[in-house]
Amino acid sequence: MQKAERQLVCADIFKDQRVLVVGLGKTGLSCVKFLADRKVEFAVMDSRDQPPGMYQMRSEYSDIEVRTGALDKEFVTEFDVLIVSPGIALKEPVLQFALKSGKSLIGDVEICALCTTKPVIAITGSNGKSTVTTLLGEMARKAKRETVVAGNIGVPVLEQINDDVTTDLYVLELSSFQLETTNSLQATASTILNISEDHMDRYASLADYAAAKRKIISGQGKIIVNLDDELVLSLLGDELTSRETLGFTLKQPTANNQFGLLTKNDELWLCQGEQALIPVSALKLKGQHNIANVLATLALGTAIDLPMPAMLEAAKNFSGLAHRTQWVAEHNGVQWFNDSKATNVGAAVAAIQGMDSSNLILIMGGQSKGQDFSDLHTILEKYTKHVFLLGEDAQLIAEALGTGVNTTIVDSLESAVVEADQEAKSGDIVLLSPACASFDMFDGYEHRGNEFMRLVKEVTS
Ligand code: UMA
Ligand code: ADP
Repeated sequence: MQKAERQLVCADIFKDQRVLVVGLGKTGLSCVKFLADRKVEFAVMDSRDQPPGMYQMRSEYSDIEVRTGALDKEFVTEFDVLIVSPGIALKEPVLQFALKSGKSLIGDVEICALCTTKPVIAITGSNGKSTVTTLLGEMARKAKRETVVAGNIGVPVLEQINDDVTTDLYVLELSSFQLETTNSLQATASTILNISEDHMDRYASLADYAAAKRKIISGQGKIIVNLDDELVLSLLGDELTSRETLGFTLKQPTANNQFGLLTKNDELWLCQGEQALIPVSALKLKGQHNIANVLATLALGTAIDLPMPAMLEAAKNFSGLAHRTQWVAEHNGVQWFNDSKATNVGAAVAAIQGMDSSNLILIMGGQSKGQDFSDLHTILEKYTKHVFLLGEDAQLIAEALGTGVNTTIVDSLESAVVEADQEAKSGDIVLLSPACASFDMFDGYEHRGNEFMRLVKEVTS
């Protein structure tokens, strides 16, 4: 179909409303395109002097007004609706002012929820979101469903919405930031994979962060429940009984709507209820956390009636995403792994335990985002020989870990890799699992992971 002939989904969503796009990153740009395609009158504002989307804005939408360098209170008064990017906290004074002045503040996911006519599967959690989202997308495609995978995973939802007519299913990874500005989501199935501390620089408390995540279960769709996570269970509360649920656990299931593990012929198998599905050894993904991820994905797929053979085929073929406990090299009997995506303590703990070795040399640190690192003490004492700490909060982390953990503060990732190489003996594992954001030293977790892999190749070749 020619673009000009295409019937745009939600063609008149902002009829007679003055719209301001707040933020000009990936999300902001996708909103700009969405609005421009629908001939909506709008402007753009970003607090950064040079937002990432500026070049494209100038070259493709030169007639649209863009204010940069600050969030302008006076300017806001000219609009009815603000589409707020996830990277901007609603507690920003200018946004609080807009809310108090009766403006409507929404996010791109809210627009998608209002516009789509197709089933949405919504996935959140502190960790495992991208793994589960990607794997569910693979399963659905294996089952021949025309599937859009989008959201916090790196593809703004509005980039995909124009193909709504041909789409069978949306699989959306949603962050707490995106959920804050989403009120109309009615996912067919949703899950909060787990909850542990993250983004504590943006939320007043863990409860505040969890409350944002809870918005994913709004509506009446099925809920996929992590039966092993006390925080998730208490957060779901009455919904556990009033809504249709499927569960996942690393224990043996006690009901048919639960996915878990059982032992058959001395081997551990993934199962549904009492029904063994595939042996754990058939999966390419490694680590307990990844088994939980696969079980959660099977539960999500079952909730939307994906055929089990297609799901198991996809699960067996899935070797995981880059920067998530990704094997990098073996040199002189030392294995090197890149887990740069571990941007919080919970993720690093999962990766460390997943390695199942007490000969770990760990590289961690960066921006700590207000997390408490003292809980890491016991696990690092148990599993690590040495911990190299880098980045803005290296000293703070060293102090939180206290004595008993062998730590060295280094001034660069390069020093960490070189010193880890000197320290490592045959049989050891060197793991980059930072438990921190990367923006103090890198452009993002991918940049950090790629640098790590480049440096590892240098010292091991
Ligand atoms: N910013 C400003 N001023 C502004 C607007 C943004 O300083 O006016 C800053 C923010 O504080 C943030 C950065 O710019 O540090 C990017 O913010 P953004 O909202 O423009 O981000 P996008 O480029 O639109 O990317 C966002 C998500 N980023 C965030 O939530 C910070 C991406 O998730 C997501 O893939 C993308 O939308 C598409 O949906 C990234 C992320 O780090 C991977 N997410 C967090 C996480 O996973 O922990 C939640
Ligand atoms: P997210 O998208 O939520 O950041 P990813 O699937 O990208 O999650 O995984 C990021 C990191 O989180 C991994 O590198 C691993 O260290 C950790 N992780 C993955 N799945 C889980 C899980 N189910 N529980 C705890 N940690 C996990």
